[in-house]
Amino acid sequence: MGSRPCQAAVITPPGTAAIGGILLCGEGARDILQATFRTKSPCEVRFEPGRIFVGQIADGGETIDQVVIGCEGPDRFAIHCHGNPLLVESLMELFARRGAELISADALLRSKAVSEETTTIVAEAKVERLKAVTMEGFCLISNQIAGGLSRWATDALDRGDAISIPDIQEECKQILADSRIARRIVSGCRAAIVGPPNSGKSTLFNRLCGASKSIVADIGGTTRDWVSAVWRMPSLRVELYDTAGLEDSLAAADPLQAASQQRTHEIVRGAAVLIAVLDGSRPLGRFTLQATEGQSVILAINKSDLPQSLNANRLPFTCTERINLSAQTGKGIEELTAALRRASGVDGFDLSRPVCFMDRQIQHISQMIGTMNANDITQVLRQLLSIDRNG
Ligand SMILES: Nc1nc2c(ncn2[C@@H]2O[C@H](COP(=O)(O)OP(=O)(O)OP(=O)(O)O)[C@@H](O)[C@H]2O)c(=O)[nH]1
Ligand SMILES: [Mg+2]
Repeated sequence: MGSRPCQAAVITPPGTAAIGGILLCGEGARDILQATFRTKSPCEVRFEPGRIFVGQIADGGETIDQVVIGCEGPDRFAIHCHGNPLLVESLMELFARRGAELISADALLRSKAVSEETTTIVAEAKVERLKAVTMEGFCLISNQIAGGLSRWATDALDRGDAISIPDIQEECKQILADSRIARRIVSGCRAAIVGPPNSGKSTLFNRLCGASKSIVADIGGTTRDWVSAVWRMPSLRVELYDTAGLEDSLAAADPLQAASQQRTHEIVRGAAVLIAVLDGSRPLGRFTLQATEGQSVILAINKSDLPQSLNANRLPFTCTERINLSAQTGKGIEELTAALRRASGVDGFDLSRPVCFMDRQIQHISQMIGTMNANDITQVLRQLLSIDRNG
């Protein structure tokens, strides 16, 4: 620990906030603070682990900011200053001039975890869980520390000679499938609202995000550029997109419409789930939808408050789920939420299952599916668990 270089990282998100946080650690961190930090007391500050200090950090005679310093270890300090990014920047610049290497919070936490933990998966989990966008995502990654992927890999290694290659490979395939769902729970998923013009996409979008972000009008082609917002539900943070209505005749008549529809196609390609909104009160025109592999399509037949004349049994695309709703009255929105949870796979997902939450882990698991040699599998299992202190 003592030979770790002195490093500093900003641990609070970019932008203005009430508090800014800097982690300063490694050999020399204490000397930097000893030279720059002053309290009101005339006595010299004695940085002892577990103690908190209030005072000022100065560059020469010039005070930069009033700070609170938590001494977390012999060479490890959490410095809390005011949140103006200029102050945070000035402190970082001062630390750099006094010999600290400036690195990202991610890199600092990772190197700390690697130096303290016994397996890579544990070190990775302790860093990655901080980035989870849902509480369930945080739990899912935490569960990989004592159980989940760590336990699966350890148990597989313990099987030693009794290791069955087909069994291990089946388990690896299941882990990869579960990891795709885990990624959505941890990092969120994208859903695009698509459909013909005037079907009620923007009305639905506004209702789901709880704000009047998109313009609604009874004129086909109202939405030109896509609009996005966050839609939260248990286990899922959905990045929701409202898009321009897709209709060839509109695109042919107007270059702006053609450009809007081009953007819709781009958004459609990047979404995990498509919510296809059709107007249930009218026959379907020439609208069609092409989902790519792995994309789920939820058919939302809108305007259920009006007399229905859409023949939903003869549609030119297939869907995973189908619901009736009225974006205007809100009827059917709960069903849509449930359908989205099912379509994204997060509904009822067991958070203690072994899953990968890093590309490195996915590579190792994929490697095992591709080999028929028990020694190679053992080797890869060791790599999956072992610490690479240079990595
Ligand atoms: N009766 C009824 N009208 C609705 C419903 N949803 C939307 N509308 C109306 O349908 C019209 C079009 O709604 P929008 O949300 O702008 O439709 P859109 O699909 O975004 O239209 P474009 O952006 O032009 O593609 C508006 O007059 C809405 O008030 C609904 O559930 N019931
Ligand atoms: Mg619209």
